Amino acid sequence: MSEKIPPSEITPESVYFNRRNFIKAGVFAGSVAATGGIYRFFNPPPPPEVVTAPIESVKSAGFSTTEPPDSFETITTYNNYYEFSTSNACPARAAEGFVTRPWTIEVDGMVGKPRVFDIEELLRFEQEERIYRFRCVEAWSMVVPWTGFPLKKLLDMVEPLSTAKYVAFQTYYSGKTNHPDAKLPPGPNGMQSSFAAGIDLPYLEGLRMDEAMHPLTLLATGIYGKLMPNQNGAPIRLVVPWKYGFKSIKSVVKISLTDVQPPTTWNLAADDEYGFYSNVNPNVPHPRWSQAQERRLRDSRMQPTTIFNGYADEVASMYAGMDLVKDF
Ligand SMILES: Nc1nc2c(c(=O)[nH]1)N[C@H]1C(S)=C(S)[C@@H](COP(=O)(O)O)O[C@H]1N2
Ligand SMILES: [Mo]
Repeated sequence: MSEKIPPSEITPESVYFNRRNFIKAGVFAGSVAATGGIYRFFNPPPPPEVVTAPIESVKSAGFSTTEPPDSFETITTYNNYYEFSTSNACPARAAEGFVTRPWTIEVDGMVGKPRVFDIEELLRFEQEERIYRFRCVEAWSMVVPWTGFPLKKLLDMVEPLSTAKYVAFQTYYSGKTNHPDAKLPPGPNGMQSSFAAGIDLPYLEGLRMDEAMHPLTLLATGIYGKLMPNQNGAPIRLVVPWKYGFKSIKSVVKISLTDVQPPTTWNLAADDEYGFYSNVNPNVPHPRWSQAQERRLRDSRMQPTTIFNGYADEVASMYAGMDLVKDF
């Protein structure tokens, strides 16, 4: 499906940031009087290189859909990222100043070898392209060419104990969590208060162990072979293509293995509307709207929603014997 993308075509994030600072700096460049200042402005010292590994067209290419992906513009301008904004149009701007270096993911809990992974190490893992359908619980959908690696790869490295039954995930958070703080300006990185977001933060998610180890479950580090844009969950986010989009937690900083079902943000917010499993299911309506159809972002066409978002052949067996209406 995917061709090998040469590393040269992958924008190092440092370059990207520099370009942005360059544009920002341009606004007041006229007031920079000193020649030396202008020289340094146009000839900044070379940034440290941060480049993702070349994307292999791998064994797992069979997991990619043949449906055409949505444009980079669509994928990066219509988002859900409540830490920055509750409006779909806003995260692209609101997350502009989000600083994602340095970055680590701490993996702990019921594992033999708990450890902290640095993002630079994760970016050196072999990166694959996976073109997945993506279905939000709000009934819009798109097709995204993610790049990343199976979550299983990271979990295997920490050696899960046989007693571990679930995996809990946590997003980075630097906003103000208490209601009395709601009137304060956004916290570092522009994240808004939990009160303004209307959900408890930091954002939490969880998967059952078999779901987490499933070959479709991805830790994504990019889109279209470019490092993950801030609004899409830089520098690394989960992608679980057969579940509603809110399970695909962004900007992950902590992963814990546990033997109890972990709390999840949207389930805590409204447990009658958002279950732990949240598998895409046209037969189980949201209490306030039908899930039988979805609106494709690319052309606003309505189309039928498919069970497990079209990934039933790969994942349905994990739910054999379960009542998917009760365990929604
Ligand atoms: N931390 C965090 N992760 C999140 C969200 C969020 O608000 N915060 N929104 C979720 C929802 S509802 C969806 S549909 C997807 C949207 O991903 P996208 O913006 O890359 O399309 O991210 C999910 N992950
Ligand atoms: Mo969503």
